[in-house]
Amino acid sequence: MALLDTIGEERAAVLARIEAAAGTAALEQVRVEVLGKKGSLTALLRGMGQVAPEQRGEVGRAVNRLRDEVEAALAVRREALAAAELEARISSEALDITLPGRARPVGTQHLISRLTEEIVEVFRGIGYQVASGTEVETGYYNFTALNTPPDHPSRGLQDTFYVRDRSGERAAIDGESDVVLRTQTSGVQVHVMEERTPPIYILAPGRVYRRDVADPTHLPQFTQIEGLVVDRGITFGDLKGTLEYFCRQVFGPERTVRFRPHFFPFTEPSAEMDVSCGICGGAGCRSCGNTGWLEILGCGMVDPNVYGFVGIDPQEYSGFAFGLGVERIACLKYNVPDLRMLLEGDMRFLRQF
Ligand code: 2NM
Repeated sequence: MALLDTIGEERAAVLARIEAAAGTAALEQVRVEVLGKKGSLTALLRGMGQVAPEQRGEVGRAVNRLRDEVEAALAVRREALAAAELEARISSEALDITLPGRARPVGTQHLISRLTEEIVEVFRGIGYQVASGTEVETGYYNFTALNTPPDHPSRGLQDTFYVRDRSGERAAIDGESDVVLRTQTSGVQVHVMEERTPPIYILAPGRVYRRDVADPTHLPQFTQIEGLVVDRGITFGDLKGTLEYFCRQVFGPERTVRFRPHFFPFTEPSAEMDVSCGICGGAGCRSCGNTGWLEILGCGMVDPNVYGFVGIDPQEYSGFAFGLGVERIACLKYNVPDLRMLLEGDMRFLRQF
């Protein structure tokens, strides 16, 4: 029978195409061309109307069997192709776990923090305690109690940052409208002298603020360390011995110091201390401006007027105080030409220390 032959040929052709399909997309194309609306097998089924009634049963069963067979073959082939495609995707998208990871740069302690700790440790070793306070301070503690009266030029808007509240008015603490970013840590020492009775041996490290434009030798914000000793029988000799010891601990035992008279409102007498130049050994060179000396701190005997503000009897006690800028000391110790380099956060620079 011609029709059954046609069905047999169709069967062979369709099964061959299914086997030959190279991927799931190509297989879907075959399915549409065979079983779709305009598919070849669909056409055969539609043609049943023209089949002679006595042959219809046999032909119909043959076509239906073929459709079932084709559907089963499609399913088997689809599964095989899908598995192969998944396998290919898995291997092409595989993670290479042997690739090195992205390194996160690890920071270190900043030179200024380290040097601050180093200096603090020198003084701790000779019995000093660390005291701290707030960076926002009243004019009384920052200036007045330090023998610096309200009309003193350093209290002007040119030199000091005044704190204002949100409405732009001068902020106030304890009813005092003179609120500043501390220009020195001396206020901490005033608080301590108010609260304790001597002997006092303290160090006040911390950040201070001055209304300066940053340049190679000035920063509007820097780290200060101030020291204060108040005890019975303290003399200028104690000041000199202590600060020379400190200097040799930080810069090296071969260094010498000298004291030059100076003026501070809170000490009398006052002095500036220089350390011999580490590059020329005191002979004079470019880095010490041909003087052989580098200025490293200010110091003096605490002025009796300061004792008057904090209630310490100057007949019974005497003491000395000093103040230094850690950034300045760092530049001198490591020959850094510009204070601003310490604030830039350039790791190529900072990693050298
Ligand atoms: C300096 C220089 C000289 C100083 C004085 C005081 C206090 F509180 F005792 F009066 N504290 N710090 C002082 C003295 C600070 O800095 C250059």
